[in-house]
Amino acid sequence: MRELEEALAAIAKAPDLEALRALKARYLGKKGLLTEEMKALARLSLEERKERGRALNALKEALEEALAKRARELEEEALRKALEEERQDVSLPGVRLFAGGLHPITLMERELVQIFRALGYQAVEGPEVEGEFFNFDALNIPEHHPARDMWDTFWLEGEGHSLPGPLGEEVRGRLLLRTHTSPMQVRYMVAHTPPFRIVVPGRVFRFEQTDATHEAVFHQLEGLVVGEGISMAHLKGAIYELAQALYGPHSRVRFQPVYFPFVEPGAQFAIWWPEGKKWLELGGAGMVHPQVFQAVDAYRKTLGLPPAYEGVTGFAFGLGIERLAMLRYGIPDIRYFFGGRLKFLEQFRGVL
Ligand code: YSA
Repeated sequence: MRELEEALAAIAKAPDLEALRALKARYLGKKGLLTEEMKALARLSLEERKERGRALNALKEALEEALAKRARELEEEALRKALEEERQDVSLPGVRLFAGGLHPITLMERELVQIFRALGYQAVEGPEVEGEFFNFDALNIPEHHPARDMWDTFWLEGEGHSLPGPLGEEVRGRLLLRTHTSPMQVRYMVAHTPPFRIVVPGRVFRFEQTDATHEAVFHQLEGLVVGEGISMAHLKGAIYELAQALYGPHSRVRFQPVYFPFVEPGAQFAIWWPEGKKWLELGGAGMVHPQVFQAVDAYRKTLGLPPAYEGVTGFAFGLGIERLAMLRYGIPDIRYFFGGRLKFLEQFRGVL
């Protein structure tokens, strides 16, 4: 029985389940001590075998019980330890998920609109599917005029379409995806009388090959100011204010003559970017062409409205928002904006 006591003590002290398995094999396994003793029974007399057999069975039961008890203890201990180690610290800050944010073009557009609002401009928007009349004819770009080649156009298939005009009236004609935000000049002038100052942010479309600085779908900001005595000096002042707001007091503006059918004179303008030490070509501008005012008044007449643009002058400008955002945020390729890569967009979380 000394053996039993030793065995029970060893089981009770087994440090882990591995050791317990070894002890079980040692005593109860195929070649275990107890098994050997059982085999030895055969050599005993019947009387001795009975007595010894009973004792061995009791021993076996005692060992099995002790093994099961220690196994339970070890399992409980392991569980307790695991629970303790794996305890969640709910006070730790969590991993931040990117829950979405404003697109860099939206940020740039909002910044521009904000700048012009502060100068007394109102922001208005127009349709992306536009009539040929508003996108071209009323802007002094008649059919077959070579200037139409300046804007490679996505036309909507089929003839006999109609769309709502500036006052909701039905306008019939060919439809297209607007190639610039300038048609909103016409729409706004038809529906309002001067003086006014507006900016028109929006998406425009061109049937163009894309490269690092050209997209087929991009954004423009149009500006239009009409009233008595509006001059080129006012246009320069407006672009100057824009430059100051974007790049501070050391910025400058530059105008160079250029042709657009809907302005006379026409100009392209650039802003001096002090940190980059570069001129940034931003867009086109000019004094609203008298032909545009005449087209607007002629259209008003068809709606039964009196002429409103005799004796007034105005300036207009249109700039590319992507080009400006590229410089502002240091983006080398325009195609990143709408390439749909979250890694790119996530960088603008919290800008502005
Ligand atoms: C001119 C005179 C006005 O009185 C009013 C507006 C204008 C601008 C005219 N409507 C226009 O669209 N001119 S533009 O074809 O030279 O485009 C203006 C700006 O849009 C460009 O300077 C450039 O910044 C941007 N742009 C043009 N094509 C682009 C583009 N940006 C990205 N991808 C393209 N494919």
